Amino acid sequence: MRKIWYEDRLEHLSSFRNLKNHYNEIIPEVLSYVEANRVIFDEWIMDQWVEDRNLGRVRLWEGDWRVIPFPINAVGCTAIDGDYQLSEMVSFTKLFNTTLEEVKKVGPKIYQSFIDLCPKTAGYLEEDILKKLLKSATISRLKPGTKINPHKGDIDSMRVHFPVVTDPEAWLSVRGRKRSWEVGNVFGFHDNDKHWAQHNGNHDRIVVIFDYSIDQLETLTDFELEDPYIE
Ligand SMILES: O=C(O)CCC(=O)C(=O)O
Ligand SMILES: [Fe+2]
Repeated sequence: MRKIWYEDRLEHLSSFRNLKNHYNEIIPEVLSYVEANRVIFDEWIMDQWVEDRNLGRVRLWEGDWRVIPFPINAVGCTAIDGDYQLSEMVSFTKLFNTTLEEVKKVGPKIYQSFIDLCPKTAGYLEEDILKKLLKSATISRLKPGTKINPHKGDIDSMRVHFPVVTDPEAWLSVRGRKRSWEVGNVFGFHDNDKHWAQHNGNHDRIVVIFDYSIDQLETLTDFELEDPYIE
């Protein structure tokens, strides 16, 4: 059976260990960032329909799923107002059906609010961001009744979920293996493995999603994606 969950192969990363060991300091910072950017959370709606190579236009999600950037690329930069990477933000215009004007307006604001509100988090992630192991992060909110349909993501992403607000009735399935989010229980999976999610509970579920480069993990560390044996 192919490997599904990867946290045992991420323990050597300082950022991963810090997320696990210091979640009680990180969660309040994430929540204050979410609160400061509530307007974007409410206004930016990701396209429900995506283009599938085989199936054509398919519905990715149903219900209320919101995602906002968590601009960890601010780490290690000399923070001056408006100094953020527009290139990264540009991809959001497509994803969120928003305009470049809008992104230019909110980009510096979210960037600055990350710097102001998440200093400990930034410190805990810094080493692996500077090594370009940790590429990007987003915050994802699922409301009760929401479904994310089966899909495959980026081939070069080891996706790490950091639970912030949990509900026992919300679950993620990766290739048929289901798990629920629990505070302090940080986990990883290959974004390119087929996965889906459902929220049958009664209050919002919030996670931070971190993407590590698999190429870079394999180059700089002894991380391996596949098991060295054949099934
Ligand atoms: O559970 C979520 O918020 C997102 C799940 C997902 O599709 C992902 O992390 O790629
Ligand atoms: Fe996904």
